[in-house]
Amino acid sequence: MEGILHFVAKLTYLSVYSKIFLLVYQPVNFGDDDDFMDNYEPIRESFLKEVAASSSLDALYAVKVKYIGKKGVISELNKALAKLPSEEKPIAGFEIGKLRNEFSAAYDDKESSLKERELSEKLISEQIDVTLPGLTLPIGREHIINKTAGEISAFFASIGYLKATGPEVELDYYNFEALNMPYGHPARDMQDTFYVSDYEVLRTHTSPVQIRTMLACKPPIRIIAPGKVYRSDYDVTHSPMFHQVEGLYIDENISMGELKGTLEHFVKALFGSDVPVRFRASYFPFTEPSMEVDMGCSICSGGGCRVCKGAGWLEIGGCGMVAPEVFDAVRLDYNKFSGFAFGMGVERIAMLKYGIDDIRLFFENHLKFLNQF
Ligand code: FA5
Repeated sequence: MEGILHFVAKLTYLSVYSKIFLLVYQPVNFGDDDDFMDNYEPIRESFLKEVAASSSLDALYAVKVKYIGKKGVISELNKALAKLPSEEKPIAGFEIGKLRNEFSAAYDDKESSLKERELSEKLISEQIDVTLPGLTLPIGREHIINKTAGEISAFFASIGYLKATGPEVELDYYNFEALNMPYGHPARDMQDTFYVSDYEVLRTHTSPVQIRTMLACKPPIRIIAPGKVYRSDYDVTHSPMFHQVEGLYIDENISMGELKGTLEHFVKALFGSDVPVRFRASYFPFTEPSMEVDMGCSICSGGGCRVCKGAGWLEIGGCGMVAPEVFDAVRLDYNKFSGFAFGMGVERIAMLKYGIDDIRLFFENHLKFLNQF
């Protein structure tokens, strides 16, 4: 009985399929390749062949569109199905579904193997050696002159000095006149000046910050003013732009001993207690008396070199007791108040500290030089 049923089913299957393929053959347009729709097996074979021959996902997708797409072979078979007698439709539909599932499964298999192959090719071509050292960005650092100016300021901050600032393009009045250097005063020639206009200069020193501070604040005043200054100078110890740190201490009963003690303490704190310091009588129109501060030359240890010009000493700054004319200019009573001021060259101090024999090295921006500090 079972054998008979099987036989009947087979006959039905064959008759349904042959009808479908005869129907499908007409409406499906496969271009010049019409022969391959002669029966079911050639369609299946050619699908499997085309799938196997697809060497890329794009090619495989084109096969999918041709057979399983909206207007593909399976779709045409389904259209033909509608024209079959209704009792044959379920079996034919079932068989078309089976064919479709077979196509989809073959497509999925091939798709995943192509994807796998593409991935492994990609992994090989884009291989990254995670053991290679990473690219490191060079780390920037503070310029040695700023660092030295910071160290000087930090010392004075530790003994109670506040930081003050002033403009680099300065009024002639603050840079010279209020500092007892009226127009035509010969002391103006001590500093080769860059004039910006008839009444403005690139400040030649940080001393105008003294004036600005004394006009703005009442004593006691204790300030430090680091900053850039400009002069028309250029050799191994002179640069057209350099840095000074100005100091000012105004109160009642301030003496020259305090000035000398403060500066000696500063030099020893920065360079060590063995470094010799000396004060030489000098002249500045804004201090009276005035002195130059010298340190033993650390480049030649006092033996004489081109930096200290054979003297064994290098001048690091000027200083003195604030002159009565300056007190007058800022309308402070010099009978009540006294004080001292100093101005030091930061580059000179850095040269001595690090044994640099040419000031210009600081500004040539050679990283090999700057990275040492
Ligand atoms: C002055 O500039 C005074 N204002 C200092 C002062 C302040 C005196 C307060 C009294 C009271 P002088 O011109 O000497 O001083 O310069 C001070 C320091 O700046 C010098 O000792 C030197 O260390 C440095 N200096 C001067 N010219 C240059 C330059 N062209 N390049 C590098 N450093 C310089």
